Amino acid sequence: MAPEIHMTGPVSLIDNTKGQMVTNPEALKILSAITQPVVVVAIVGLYRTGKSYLMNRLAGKNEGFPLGSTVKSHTKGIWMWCVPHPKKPGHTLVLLDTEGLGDIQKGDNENDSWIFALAILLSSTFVYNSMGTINQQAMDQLHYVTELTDRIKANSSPDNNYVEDSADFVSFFPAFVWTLRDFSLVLEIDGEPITPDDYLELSLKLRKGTDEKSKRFNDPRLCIRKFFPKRKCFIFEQPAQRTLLARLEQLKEEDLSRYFIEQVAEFCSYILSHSNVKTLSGGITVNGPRLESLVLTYVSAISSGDLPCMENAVLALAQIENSAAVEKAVAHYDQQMGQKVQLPTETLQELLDLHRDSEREAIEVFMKNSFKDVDHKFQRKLGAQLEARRDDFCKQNSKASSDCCMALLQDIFGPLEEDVKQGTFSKPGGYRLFIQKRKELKNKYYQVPRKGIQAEEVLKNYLESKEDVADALLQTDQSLSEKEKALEVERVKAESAEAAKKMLEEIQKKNQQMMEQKEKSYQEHVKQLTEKMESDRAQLIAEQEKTIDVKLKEQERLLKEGFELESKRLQKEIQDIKKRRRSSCNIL
Ligand SMILES: Nc1nc2c(ncn2[C@@H]2O[C@H](COP(=O)(O)OP(=O)(O)OP(=O)(O)O)[C@@H](O)[C@H]2O)c(=O)[nH]1
Ligand SMILES: [Mg+2]
Repeated sequence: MAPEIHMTGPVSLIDNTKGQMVTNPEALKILSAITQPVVVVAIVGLYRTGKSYLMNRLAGKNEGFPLGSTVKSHTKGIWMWCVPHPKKPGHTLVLLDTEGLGDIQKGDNENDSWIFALAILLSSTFVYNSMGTINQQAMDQLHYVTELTDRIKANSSPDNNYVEDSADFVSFFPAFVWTLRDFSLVLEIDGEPITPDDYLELSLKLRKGTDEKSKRFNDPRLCIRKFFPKRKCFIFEQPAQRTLLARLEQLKEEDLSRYFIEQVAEFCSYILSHSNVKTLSGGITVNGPRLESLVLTYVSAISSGDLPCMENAVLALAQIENSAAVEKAVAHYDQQMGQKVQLPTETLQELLDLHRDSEREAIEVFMKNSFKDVDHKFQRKLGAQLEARRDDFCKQNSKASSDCCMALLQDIFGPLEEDVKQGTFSKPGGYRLFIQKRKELKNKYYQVPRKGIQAEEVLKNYLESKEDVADALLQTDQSLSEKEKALEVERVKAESAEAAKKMLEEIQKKNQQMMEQKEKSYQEHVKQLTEKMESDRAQLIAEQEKTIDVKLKEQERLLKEGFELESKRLQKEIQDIKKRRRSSCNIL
């Protein structure tokens, strides 16, 4: 078992018993600790139809989600049970058991619609559970599907029309599984056996006609076909004798119908091996914290009277994760620099090279951990932070160099200063001696390695500060004529002008290097951003290809069934997707 915190039992995820939808902090905490990708299976259906029982079987248990044995609806809101995925190591299976729909006593259609919409939004496999056969009543109960376009938004842009919007749904909708309980018909047509899937497809066939009755017949079927291109059906016979049904979970295997046991096993095996990891637009795989964020965003939208919007949920997620990606990238930079840089560096370029390597890696870390960075807001933040750190390193480097050089000067020139004080050079010929000695010491200073970038400046400042000492020695040296003294003053002046020029050149060179580094940083950001945008675009195209493919198949099927109008409508959706792709190509 993975080192994840897995719950021992189900907890309420979203509670609605107090008239408003609220998330349960305990459940959110559990989610926040699941770092593995999650496969989310949700079950929805009329109340009292054995949903909780079936979910317990998916968890491999007889008991878990509490069942009710009376006619009163039992499960409230949405319950969650996280277990290690029995067939996918490294994955967590999140089971969502929902409140039964259509309880007349409760009579709250609004609440039912939200439960239905949330189950769709949060799951990667959506199980619709109903009793008996697929008849018109069962279809009518699926009216929530036809309402989905009024309940969910794919994009946040206000100018989105519904057709376009619903065209986007498909890519991120869960796979659809219809479970039929207490199914008592023989699956046969004209004496030929058919599969439950054939039965489902037959039930989804449209009826010719434009009258109100045909519309009522066709609408839910069209919606299911449109929203859920991936469909599957399972039938279950009555699990046990009528008198035993009320305490099903306590029954022994031998008291259950053999077929029912087989059917449950087949269902569980299919769900566990075919349910995908929950994925969001942009190929973002959902883990516990991401699911937590989705729950929070959707529930908060619903409770504030807005429509839950898939794009907004992804953007909210991006805000959290991109912010963390910046921190992670900066931490990586700090760690790399901490490891590689030894201040002071011999040259500015040496420091800038180390900065550039660490910066490149930091941007890579950011790119790997970020997505949907609208207007490159977080990348800019990262850029600014890395720049500030670079400047800080430069400052520290200067200071370390200055400190080191000053200490070195003290060491090297200290004895000379002492000699001056002692009057060693205050004698005829002393000045020349002093200059000679100073020259030797300067050479000694130059020979010491790793003084850093301030070596020249610190030396120059030191010599300047001692110029009056040298001048006094010159002026008092009686071995020199006035003319010689005047010449020497000129020479010193020229020497210091030369040093100042050299200094200036060095500063200019440093500035130039800094400018070049800034340009290189910018180019690195652009390069990595372009690469990411290209791969994002490839991902988008792949997603769209999948959507188009699915729609094309459905369109062909409609045409074959003789529904030209519906087929044309789908054709238009396909064209719209292609059109939008072209316009998105232009932006890049
Ligand atoms: N007839 C029949 N009864 C079942 C089946 N599965 C479970 N039950 C029984 O039906 C009753 C309700 O089961 P639950 O699993 O609580 O049903 P539910 O759909 O979760 O109910 P709500 O939470 O109220 O919507 C329990 O007594 C179960 O033992 C089934 O396949 N057929
Ligand atoms: Mg239940």
